[in-house]
Amino acid sequence: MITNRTFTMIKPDAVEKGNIGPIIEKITAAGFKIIAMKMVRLSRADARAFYAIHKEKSFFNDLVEFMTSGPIVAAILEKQNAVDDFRALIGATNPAEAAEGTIRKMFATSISENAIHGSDSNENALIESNFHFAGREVF
Ligand code: IDP
Ligand code: MG
Repeated sequence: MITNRTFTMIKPDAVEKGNIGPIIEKITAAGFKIIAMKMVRLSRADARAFYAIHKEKSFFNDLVEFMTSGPIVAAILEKQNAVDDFRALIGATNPAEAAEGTIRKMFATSISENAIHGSDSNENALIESNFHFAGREVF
């Protein structure tokens, strides 16, 4: 199991606000190396599949709507302890609860439009990286 990589998406709200650059700056300044990166617009099928774990949640349809509302930037990042360190860098799901200096505190609008995704485990980092970059020579 790879333990030094994680997967991220800069979400449509942050892309729309012109915050791709500042967010990438925060990520690289925190010591993450960008292994792969692309800007894409997710289809509804993509978003439903990516967030399938949340399909029973009340916010699922809104989440799919939001994640397909504009392009996202998907990336694979490398650093020792990548998954946990990246979750610390992005902060709590709800920006109102996110620590000062975290990406969500700085750039998120709300608990739904929260600027950035970060994998929650090594296993999911690999699944999510493959979802977006399978077949590419990035590994
Ligand atoms: P995470 O992104 O911090 O891991 P999850 O619980 O996995 O948070 O939720 C996935 C995404 O679904 C969140 O990042 C956010 O965009 C959205 N979301 C989570 N909880 C809520 C909610 O209570 N209302 C609306 N959207 C939510
Ligand atoms: Mg999650």
